[in-house]
Amino acid sequence: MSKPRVAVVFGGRNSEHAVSLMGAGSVLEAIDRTKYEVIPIGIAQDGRWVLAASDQRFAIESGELPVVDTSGAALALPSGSGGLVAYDPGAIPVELGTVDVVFPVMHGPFAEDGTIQGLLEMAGVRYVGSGVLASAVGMDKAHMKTVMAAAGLPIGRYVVVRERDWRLDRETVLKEAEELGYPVFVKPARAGSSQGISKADDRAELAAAIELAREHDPKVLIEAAIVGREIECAVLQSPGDERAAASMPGEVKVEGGQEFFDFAAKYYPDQMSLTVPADIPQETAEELREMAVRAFEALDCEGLARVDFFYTPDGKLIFNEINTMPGFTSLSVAPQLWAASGLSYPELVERLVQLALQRRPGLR
Ligand code: G1L
Repeated sequence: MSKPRVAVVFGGRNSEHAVSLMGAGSVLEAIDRTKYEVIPIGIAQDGRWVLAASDQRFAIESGELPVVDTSGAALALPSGSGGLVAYDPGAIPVELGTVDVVFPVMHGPFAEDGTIQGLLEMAGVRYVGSGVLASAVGMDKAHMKTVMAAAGLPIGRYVVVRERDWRLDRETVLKEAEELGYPVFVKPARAGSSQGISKADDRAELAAAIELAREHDPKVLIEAAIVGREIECAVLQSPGDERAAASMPGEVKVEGGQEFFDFAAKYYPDQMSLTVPADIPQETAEELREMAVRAFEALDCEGLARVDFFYTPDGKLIFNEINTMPGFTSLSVAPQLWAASGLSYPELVERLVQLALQRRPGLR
């Protein structure tokens, strides 16, 4: 019997290419090669698809479906059973055979936002992690809040600023935002990794913060500041019919007294500390885990997600955000939370691949 073929797809055309490479490195190291045939596929900064093992440029090609051109590399959808064909552009196509599951380890636009998931759906290829809707809604902080509020999760006060609002009536936008009270945090609605986020203490800073966020996304979110500790929980889909499981909650702190997690704090682990289990009352921990699973289910997540909360000084939990593709090196928060909960990194990777293999492509 031949081994299932797992394609680890990483890289991508965005500023967080390097973050993805680190995650892919961890996955490629942890995945059990006695059980799976592993095919590393890199997407270069310029959009070309590269077979990492041989450093051969290639694309995925289909018999029937239309070709999607990602600047230079032809990327087309395999027909039928999801056979992939790789080729060196201009050379003779190299048959790669059938990939049984894709493990996407990619950041930002085209990755976390449901785009690659949609491509894989169309191709009829199974993949690890959340599907199109959960990925897309999870990426958009405005829609994410709508879903979580509807699911009964406590969320902070916020205002959404759309392109038109800002162009046509800045004054009203600023007034509405000021009703949140200063300071406020201003974020692009759909950018990953804390880019374009800033804090504003007055009207001049607010306008500047909106302009900054708009460089990343025409849709901007303004949030009331919440005083509280940051407690995070990882949720993992269970095999079979059981409910998804929540890890032990952990507390994250930024070293050096920064006010929020900027890009550096998130990706240089020495700038962030994680305490697992978080030093919070037992019943608060139980409530938080229950809320984390509820968030996972509200969004129809699959595989793994990290759910972040604030724990306020008066003992309230407030949902902050859910991440369908959280940091995923062995030292990242979600894997660390699972390790502390008794599931090692290689076990986590194995569980995720198994969940994907058991999934029915198409309707889910
Ligand atoms: F396993 C999942 F859920 F599919 C999964 C996939 C990818 C979880 C987390 C990630 N993370 C990333 O791809 C990364 C861009 C954060 C790099 Cl590690």
